[in-house]
Amino acid sequence: MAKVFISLGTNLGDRHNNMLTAIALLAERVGKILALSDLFQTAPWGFDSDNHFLNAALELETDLQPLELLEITQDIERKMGRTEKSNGAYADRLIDIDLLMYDDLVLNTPLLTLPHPLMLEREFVLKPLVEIAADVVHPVTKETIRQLYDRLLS
Ligand code: PH2
Ligand code: MG
Ligand code: MG
Repeated sequence: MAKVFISLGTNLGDRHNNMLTAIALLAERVGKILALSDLFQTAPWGFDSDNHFLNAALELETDLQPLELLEITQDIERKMGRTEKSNGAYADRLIDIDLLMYDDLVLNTPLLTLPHPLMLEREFVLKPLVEIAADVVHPVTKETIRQLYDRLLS
């Protein structure tokens, strides 16, 4: 079984309900939830929008391989009504499910990069993550999530 950390975000519709639906579908289709952070209200990062986000992080155990997991999380996004962005720019979304870390795996493929390449720059990712993974070591920088979060804030 692998342990996987996932980031969730939503800034459209009934955000609280979107979060709960995504968490329930992940538990059903991916594996047992080992930890779940609080839900954080955050300002849009990297684009302008009037709609603030709810963000959270969770840890699951799974028998799925990384690309199988990606297919399932993308399918959950689609089934929850997320539409494709047309120009690649950030946009408001009903639900975003991002894979952050999969065990100690370092993966660089066109479809999936692990750990998530932008997680170290994003307070909306590290703040929830530090609640559930403070002592987990990032497989590339070899620093703990707590150290990475403290550095981002400093
Ligand atoms: N996701 C993005 C871009 N900007 N900002 C916040 N606050 N929360 C997000 O989840 C988020 C974002 C791209 O996935
Ligand atoms: Mg994202
Ligand atoms: Mg995404």
